[in-house]
Amino acid sequence: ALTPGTDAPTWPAEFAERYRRAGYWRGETFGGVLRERAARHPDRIALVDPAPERRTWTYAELDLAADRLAEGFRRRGIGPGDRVVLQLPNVGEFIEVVFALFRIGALPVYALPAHRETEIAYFCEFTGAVAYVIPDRHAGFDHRPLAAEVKARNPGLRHVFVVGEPGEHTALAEVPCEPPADPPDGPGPHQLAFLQLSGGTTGVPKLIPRTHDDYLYSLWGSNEICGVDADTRFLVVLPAAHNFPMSSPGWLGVLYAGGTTVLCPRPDPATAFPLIEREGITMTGMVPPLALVWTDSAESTEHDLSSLELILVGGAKYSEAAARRLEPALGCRLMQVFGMAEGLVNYTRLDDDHETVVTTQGLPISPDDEVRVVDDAGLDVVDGEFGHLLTRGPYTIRGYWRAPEHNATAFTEDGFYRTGDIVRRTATGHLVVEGRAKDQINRGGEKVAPEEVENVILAHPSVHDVSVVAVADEYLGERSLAYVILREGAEPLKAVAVKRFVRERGLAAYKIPDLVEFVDTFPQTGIGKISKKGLRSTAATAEQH
Ligand code: J2J
Repeated sequence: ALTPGTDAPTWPAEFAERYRRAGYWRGETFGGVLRERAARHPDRIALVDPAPERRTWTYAELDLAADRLAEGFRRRGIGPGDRVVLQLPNVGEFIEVVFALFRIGALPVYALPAHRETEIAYFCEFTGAVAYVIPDRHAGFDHRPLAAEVKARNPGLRHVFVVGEPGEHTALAEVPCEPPADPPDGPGPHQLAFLQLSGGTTGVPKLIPRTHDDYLYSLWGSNEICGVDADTRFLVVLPAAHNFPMSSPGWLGVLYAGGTTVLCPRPDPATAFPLIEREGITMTGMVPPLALVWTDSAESTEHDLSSLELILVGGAKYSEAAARRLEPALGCRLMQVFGMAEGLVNYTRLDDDHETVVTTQGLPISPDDEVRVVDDAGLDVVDGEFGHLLTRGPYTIRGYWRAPEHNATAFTEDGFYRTGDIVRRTATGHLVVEGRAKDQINRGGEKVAPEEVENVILAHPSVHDVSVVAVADEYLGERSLAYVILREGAEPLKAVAVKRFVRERGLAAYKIPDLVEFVDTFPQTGIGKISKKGLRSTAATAEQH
């Protein structure tokens, strides 16, 4: 059953009670935490946005910026519970907007900079968003015409706020105004703070409802494990909207600890290494392909990276060979992290021996993270054996937002989340990720749901059927391959035409199939995928009866 006011199942009362009593849920809120830190150390630097010219925010300045922006949003009619689709790259305004929305009790919906019309239109419609926040241009793309189109088709979307030149929309810079004498912190700790995107296995991405209480626990729990404190200088190299750089321990964890977050505009060493040197960066996190690039570049860099103490690597499987090279090349510690936006996050520990750090994906944050490794029949396997990872705990959701049908299969009856990951548990309790049972492609940490891409390709008039699968890739770990069966008598297609079709339909670039092959029948694939078209016609027949 849906819990009123949250549109999603939440923790049963006895669990909530237990998590509060154990001290995991501290009854804090994001709005309140920033207020408290700003009072305690107003002049400390919270945030640095180094490009194009260096801007900094002290804790007091960030606090005031959030209040001023919150008041401006409020005057434009944005209120508690309203959804706001937020699509910004790594710029200071991202952090300001997030805290402003927290203070109102409005829910940010975290879109990625790479998302395009199909995804954005869906987020706006499905969430009933009242506002959409964009950059003017980013990475060669003008977001304003896209916003105009989405808004024209969606009368509920009342505002488009633009960082930079607004065009026909509203400049975000015009929104802030004088806050009331006693500005509110926002809603209660048990309420929703935001909607995060799932990696997805279905035709459209699922939304993940996270509360202040549960997400804050994952932050301070991560801080303790990673050694984050007020002296931490954290570089956000992945897009700030991803769950990993946001919370493991991420820019939110660092702000919680009173440290400094530095936003990296691009993840390449040519951009990041000079910043590490100039800003005295101590910690960062990244996906395995990027860690490889950094490792290679560090071996010959002229930049002084000696301030680096810890690099977290996760989001996809990090090969042992690559993991062994990181510490000597970068001159800092490695920590592997295996997490998911739905909740559960595992880290290797600072006092783990080197072998454990390079061969496992770590231990859960919390003593109350319940982890089960089960066979196909749902029975627990013994340690050392492979199985499906199921989990429940103080920061793992009990259901997706407005998705009761999907929840019925994505969660067990007693509330365990079926992660879709195949893992093995070692004698020390460390998890090793061995594979995946879910229909998803992990493209170097970026998750692609084959069904979403298949549905787009199926709309092509020459296409009879399509199956998108993962193929091994030396650099990314996995790439996507679309097997396409053409309609009888259809004009022959080129691979590039299929890719262009997906791009023109407005899907994020990382979802465009890397490879396209034309076939007469689908080859048998490892995970036994079945034709989407076949599935659809079965479903249609079932509906008729
Ligand atoms: C293998 N697979 C991994 C790893 C995630 C921290 C870190 C990562 C994410 C994340 C996150 C993996 N080895 N080290 O949210 O807070 C795959 C698994 C998992 C899925 C989750 C965080 N680390 N994975 O990657 O929601 O398949 O979160 O279920 O994007 O990524 O993806 P996502």
